[in-house]
Amino acid sequence: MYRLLLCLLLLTQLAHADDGYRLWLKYDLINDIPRRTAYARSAQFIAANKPSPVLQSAVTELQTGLQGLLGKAVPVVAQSGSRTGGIVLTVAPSGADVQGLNDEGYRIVRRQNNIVISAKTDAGALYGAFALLRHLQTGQPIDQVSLTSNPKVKLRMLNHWDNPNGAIERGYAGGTLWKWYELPETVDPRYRDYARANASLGINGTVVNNVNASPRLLTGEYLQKVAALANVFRPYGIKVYLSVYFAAPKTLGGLKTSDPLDPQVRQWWADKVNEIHRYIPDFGGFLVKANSEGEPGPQDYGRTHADGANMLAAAMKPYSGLVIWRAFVYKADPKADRFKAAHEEFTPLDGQFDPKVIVQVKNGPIDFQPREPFSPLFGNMPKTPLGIEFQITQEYLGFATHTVYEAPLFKECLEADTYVNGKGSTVAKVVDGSVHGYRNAGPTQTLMAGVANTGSDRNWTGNPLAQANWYAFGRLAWDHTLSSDAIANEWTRMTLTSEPQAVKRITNLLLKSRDIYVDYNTPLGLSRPWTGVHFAPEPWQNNSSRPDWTAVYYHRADSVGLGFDRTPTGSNALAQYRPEVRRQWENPETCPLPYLLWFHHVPWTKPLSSGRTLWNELCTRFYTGADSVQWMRREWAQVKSAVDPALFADVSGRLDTQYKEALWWRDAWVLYLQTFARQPIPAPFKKPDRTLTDVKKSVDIYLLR
Ligand code: GCV
Repeated sequence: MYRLLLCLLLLTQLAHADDGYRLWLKYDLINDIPRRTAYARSAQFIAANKPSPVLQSAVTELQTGLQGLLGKAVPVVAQSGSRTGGIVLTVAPSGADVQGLNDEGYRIVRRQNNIVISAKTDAGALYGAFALLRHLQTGQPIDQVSLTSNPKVKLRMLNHWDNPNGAIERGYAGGTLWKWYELPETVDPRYRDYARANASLGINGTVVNNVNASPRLLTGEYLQKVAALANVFRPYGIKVYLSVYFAAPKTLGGLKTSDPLDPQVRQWWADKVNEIHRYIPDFGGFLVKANSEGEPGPQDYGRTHADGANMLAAAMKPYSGLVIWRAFVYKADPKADRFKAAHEEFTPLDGQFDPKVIVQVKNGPIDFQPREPFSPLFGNMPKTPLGIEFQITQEYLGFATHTVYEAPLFKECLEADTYVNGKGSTVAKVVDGSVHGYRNAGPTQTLMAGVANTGSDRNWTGNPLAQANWYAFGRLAWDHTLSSDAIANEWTRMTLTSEPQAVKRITNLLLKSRDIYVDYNTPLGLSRPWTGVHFAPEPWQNNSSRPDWTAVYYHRADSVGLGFDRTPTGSNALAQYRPEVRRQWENPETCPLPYLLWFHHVPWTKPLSSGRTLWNELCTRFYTGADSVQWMRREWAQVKSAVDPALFADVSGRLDTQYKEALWWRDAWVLYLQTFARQPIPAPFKKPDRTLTDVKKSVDIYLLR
């Protein structure tokens, strides 16, 4: 008997061994018996008032979730009738239950001893079902449950930079999830789990291929594969979008040109859009990277971005699909400031885009740096719906090795005030349409996109803690007012542990991780979009086909000081911001320290508001940043007994590597900058054990193919 019990215990543990695959949708049995009993009393059946694929997903998810949490099967009935003590899903376009809800919102209330999830659409009901499960997973009381939530942004989307050959550009968690060579005949069950995870956050769109797009995706062969994915995603309220190669009419269609004003080219796209819709009737639309980093675009024919986007919009006219046109552009002009490029190219086009076009703008003006000021495009194109693009994958944030929780980075941008319509015109309010009321420009289309950090690794994101970034992006795309703290806490409880001390520690570690990273990597407004790999420290790099692909272009270290002068004495990029923002940032005394070197060339000996000179402050940040990784390791060690052993070991190993690499970054920067500053490392910090030559050698080796 005793042996049998032991075996059963072991089996239960094995069944729940945490390889990270289940993400935050774990639905483990609730051990707290009074709570489990209370939940079970309220979940004796699930009733749904109409059959539809999306509603069926809601029901199936509730069944799966409740079975796991309560340890028993919950029956599904078509009508609740006079029964009470169950969960009732109701979808109705109007009525008291759905008052104040938008199309995808939900309301959960307790009525006549039932828990009623109401929504105007099936998708709303699906999001409500996930919200209820989240409520239970995080241990909230069920008796007086009352939740109402509306998404603030209409299009909440992942962008996959996945190539047809299976590799992911800037992907650090294995290869692509899409098994192109097996599709459409073989449909990996994982696609459904991907859709479930996204739907649980409210993500309702996915661009399945890289913005550096292969024309292959537009062939009939590949459209069938994409259609197979769309079929899996549809019952989860997720639409499929494609990145397109602007020169496809030439490459695929055999035309002489891809000029957007050429009638044959326009016809080619119209035909292609028709063909796509034969495979995918609810196709979401196109995402386009044009005339950027060597990609073809309308400027190749003397046309504008608006000409290019509007041509695709015209092709899309008979359908509901959209054209999402990226504003990530910069030219190889040695005299130009890359910071200014997108604003310079796009603001003159404001008002010229078709209502079907959304312009997608990266959060910062350069390229997903560990810390960037918000892009000055936000607020400055009042007649054009602007979507925001964040990067979830950690291109500049230490790949999948370094633990960097990104919600504070996303929030910092979303909460930044553009002042475009007076105080309080935050980036979030520009993006959610409330500042400019994008309705005037056409259909209300508001967009938040995140470059995905998923891959074929069993745990989806490589670093198990990086799942929190996918989660945080989705939650903020739904509701940008949620706090980083609340999201981290919620994710930890759903994913790692419910032990209160451990939850507190992990949440705190996550919250501090981004500032720690910035301190040892790019403190005080340094940036590092140099070299191809975006991982190794190489601040000395000064040799490339174009100046803005060198390190020295960005930091501008010299014998006087450090930083890029973007005031009127320099590139004057600050003129692209509203006076309220400009005034604060233009003055080195009032410019916040985190942005200082983005805008000023600061003398090494200048005392900063911290009381230290620039050089001493830099050293302090580099050293304390690296030391703080030791703190992260200690904190993580404290949660050992509260988390799964394999996951614990995995994260521990990554933190060890992170510490090693934080020292690498610190030493590279400090030793290199010291050759300009010509000052000693201030006490109490000790000079690095290695020399600059040693570091350079190690970087050269790292960069060897
Ligand atoms: C998909 C950066 C990245 C590129 C990426 C590009 C973009 O330059 O390094 O890999 O290309 O941004 O966003 O288009």
